[in-house]
Amino acid sequence: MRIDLLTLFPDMCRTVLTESITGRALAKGLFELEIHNFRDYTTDKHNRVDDEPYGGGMGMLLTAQPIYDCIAAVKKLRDEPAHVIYMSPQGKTLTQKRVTELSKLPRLIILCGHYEGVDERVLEETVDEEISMGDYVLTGGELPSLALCDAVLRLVPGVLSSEECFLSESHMNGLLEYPHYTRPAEWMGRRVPEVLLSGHHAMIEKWRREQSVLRTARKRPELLESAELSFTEKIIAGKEKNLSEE
Ligand code: 4GT
Repeated sequence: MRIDLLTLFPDMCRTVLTESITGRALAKGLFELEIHNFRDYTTDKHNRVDDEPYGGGMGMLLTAQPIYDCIAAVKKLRDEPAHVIYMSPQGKTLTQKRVTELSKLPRLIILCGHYEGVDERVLEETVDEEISMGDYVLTGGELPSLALCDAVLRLVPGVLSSEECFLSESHMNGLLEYPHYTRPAEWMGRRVPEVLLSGHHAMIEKWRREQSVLRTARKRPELLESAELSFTEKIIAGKEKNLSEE
């Protein structure tokens, strides 16, 4: 996987991705990351990358030229075809399913907008997919881009310590995760569920699966529609869902 991130705030992006798990994986060479400032591509004599919107209105827009030239130059850095993503509240909301698909592509170019947005024509000319992080507005596309990078990179082989650790996690199977506990076995009068202390692995697996179904029914019942449940699990979920809707 290679990711090129296009932003006016390269330091902000670098700081985040060179920390912790993604930082370690980057140092190990498990993926390639390059961060580009499209201001470096402006042909404006004052180094400007923004201008007033035609038709009037508040705020400034990013101009087409620096973004187009930056994407064109970045594409040439490698032979593999690149999938160009623009992070925007107008895109489709990101899901774990889409993250999994994107993690299998050889190359992503991710464009972060800023101010009021970007001249529409450069989006039409260059962007393959618009992705949103949810129905709210931010001052820039950097935080959503970083979230996308993080979600994709943790699926790159070797980034997480073992494969199971992401297979069982939230949303990979369409269900929420079961609750987790660590030492001490009793804290503020609350005991860890006894089954987890039993050492009985089959029972623990069964309990965890049941807890996943129960909490999904309780907290995010809409996720159950696309989850694969056994007959018994459907009954458990149905009861719980009815209870939470009462
Ligand atoms: C929200 C999201 C996003 C923004 C989101 C262009 C100028 C967009 C500012 C940018 N806000 N970007 N990707 N919900 N703001 O994903």
